[in-house]
Amino acid sequence: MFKWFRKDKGAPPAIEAPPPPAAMAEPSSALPEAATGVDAAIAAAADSLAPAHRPAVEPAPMPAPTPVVGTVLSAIAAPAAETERVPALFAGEEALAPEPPKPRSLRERLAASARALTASVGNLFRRNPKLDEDLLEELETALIQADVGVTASSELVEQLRVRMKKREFADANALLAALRAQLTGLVAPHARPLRIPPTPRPFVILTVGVNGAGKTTTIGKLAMRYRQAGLAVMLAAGDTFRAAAVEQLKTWGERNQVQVIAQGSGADSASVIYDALQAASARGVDVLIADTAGRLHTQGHLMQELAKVKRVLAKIDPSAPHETLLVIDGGTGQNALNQARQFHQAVGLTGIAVTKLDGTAKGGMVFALCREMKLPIRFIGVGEKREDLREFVAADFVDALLPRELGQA
Ligand SMILES: Nc1nc2c(ncn2[C@@H]2O[C@H](COP(=O)(O)OP(=O)(O)OP(=O)(O)O)[C@@H](O)[C@H]2O)c(=O)[nH]1
Ligand SMILES: [Mg+2]
Repeated sequence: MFKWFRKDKGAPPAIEAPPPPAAMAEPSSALPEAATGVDAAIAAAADSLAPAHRPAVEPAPMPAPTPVVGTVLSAIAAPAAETERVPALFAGEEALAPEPPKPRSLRERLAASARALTASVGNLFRRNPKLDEDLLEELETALIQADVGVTASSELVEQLRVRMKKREFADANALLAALRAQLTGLVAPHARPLRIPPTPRPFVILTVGVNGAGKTTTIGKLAMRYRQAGLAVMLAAGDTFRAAAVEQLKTWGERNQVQVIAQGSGADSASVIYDALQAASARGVDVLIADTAGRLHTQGHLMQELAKVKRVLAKIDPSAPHETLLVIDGGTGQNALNQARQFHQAVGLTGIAVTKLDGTAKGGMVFALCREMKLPIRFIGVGEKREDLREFVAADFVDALLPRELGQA
């Protein structure tokens, strides 16, 4: 169903990288000898580190990145067609991955999520039910149970009710097809992948979200995605609340061979991210992705800290951050809406990534989020590995949760 790889290759990046300033925060990745440009500068910085500062975990051997910036930049600058199913950011993935990931359809990856809606709606339609009020009520219950949300479910079913009364549906299958189309219509305008435009540089992505949502993991996955697109990526360890958070981000940095800017735990998050943006600007980095804490002493503290991070970034680049990405656990259910509202109020979100949709999450909250927040859904996380991040494609998502053949079994 999915085609994830893009084979185009373009001209090498023409980015000049000045030597890193002496006072720069500690980089943590070692890169292959063949690296050039920005990578060479980063490699030099990494080489200058004393062994004691080197990461404990050896990075997996990886070939030099494929120089594809020219082609990919023009490709990613183009607006994504709503129906597009081929993400343009996976150039050369097969060269970087230790072994080629087994292609699995979204429906397979979302198996557990899909079960909730598929099972309840499937049971309804398998009996080839009569088109009546009972069917609509059972359908509404099934949607609510799958976390689609009370308001969204009622609206969806009300639209079906109107059409049913007009005798638009010949049978239950026709009604199911209409529901699928409505669900797709609900999410399609919000399926807008995050593709890095040619300017500004560095493009700054600030990730926010409650603890355990999957921020750091998503950053690791994004780092691989953009690096494989030929972009120079840097990570900022802005979660200074937990000591382990910095190590976790560094491990992702090593895996993807991207530099991580960090200070000791307990440092000021805004100052780490500020330093990182300065370093990224000085080194000609294309994409800076900042991690943040998911929990502080109180929620108020967290929101204040995030607002401060935004303020200090704007001192260097008034347009930064260019993406404020809410990472949200797909299993959060209806509380997802509260989370999204609070973060949006505090920091002004520009996109959402929904994680753990491979797990027991029901997936329906994505519809509720779209309806309520009207923010772009950038990505979905469908596993813990770095290749388990997908661009959100409306038709595929609905197809995975509510297969076309459901009523025909
Ligand atoms: N199955 C699955 N697990 C995921 C996914 N994304 C993240 N995880 C797991 O969720 C757990 C929490 O992820 P983190 O990335 O540490 O979450 P975080 O938001 O950074 O958490 P804090 O740093 O505590 O704020 C980890 O065990 C991840 O491996 C996903 O898409 N699917
Ligand atoms: Mg984290």
